[in-house]
Amino acid sequence: MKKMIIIATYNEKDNIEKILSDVFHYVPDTHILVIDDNSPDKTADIVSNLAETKYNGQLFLIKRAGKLGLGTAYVAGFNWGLERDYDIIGQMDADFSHNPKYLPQMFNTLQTYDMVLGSRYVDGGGVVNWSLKRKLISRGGSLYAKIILGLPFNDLTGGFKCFRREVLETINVNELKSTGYCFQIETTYKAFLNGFKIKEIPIIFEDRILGVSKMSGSIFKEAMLMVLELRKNRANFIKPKK
Ligand SMILES: Nc1nc2c(ncn2[C@@H]2O[C@H](COP(=O)(O)OP(=O)(O)OP(=O)(O)O)[C@@H](O)[C@H]2O)c(=O)[nH]1
Ligand SMILES: [Mg+2]
Repeated sequence: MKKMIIIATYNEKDNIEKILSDVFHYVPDTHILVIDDNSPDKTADIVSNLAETKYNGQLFLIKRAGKLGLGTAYVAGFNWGLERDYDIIGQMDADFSHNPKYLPQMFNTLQTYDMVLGSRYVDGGGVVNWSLKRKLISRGGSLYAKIILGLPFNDLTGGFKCFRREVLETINVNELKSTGYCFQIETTYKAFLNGFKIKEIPIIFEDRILGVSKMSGSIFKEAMLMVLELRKNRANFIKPKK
């Protein structure tokens, strides 16, 4: 099984080297693709150096012209992985909110499931270092999407997930409409509608210590409306069986 993990970065110079090293520590047989949007702090230079030296043949970099958003970064990464015959494609943040120690379990889960969600809102999962406001927004957002879309999962906005390639092929990643928070809801919804087996496993999510946040209120508003849009177009997302 060929495995890869996509890590999107924007100004992660303080985190990138250690997160790469930790991922390779826990899952040495994986490849990592970093998608950097020309970070002003030169994150990409650190990655390209490591890709040529320490992690030659294991680490890859796509450097885009400017900040094009996390959603399109993942789409670029999914396409890159599908073109290169990876069987398993994962995604995670660079800022240690997604602890790489969960990766072995996530990959194992894909022996019996098609997709795995790192979940803050199942037994054993949780969040540390978040303000009450941020907790409420996140839990409320997931609950809202769960109810509107009829999904049997508790954490729909998390970005720590792994897919078997068939899922990404079926949902057609080039047709994804959302950016920001709803991007995560959309991939899970489309996978679910197409009958893929999805498992939530508990993770403890830790807020970033180094670097700065890039999230904004407009993303949240977009997500609320986009969930309704997804529900309305539901029938179009079910693909004919191959
Ligand atoms: N390539 C790329 N990566 C991005 C972009 N925006 C965010 N990222 C990366 O995506 C991951 C998640 O972004 P974060 O800023 O941590 O978002 P968050 O976790 O919701 O917010 P904080 O942790 O509070 O900052 C991190 O690895 C970021 O560096 C972008 O426009 N392009
Ligand atoms: Mg973060």
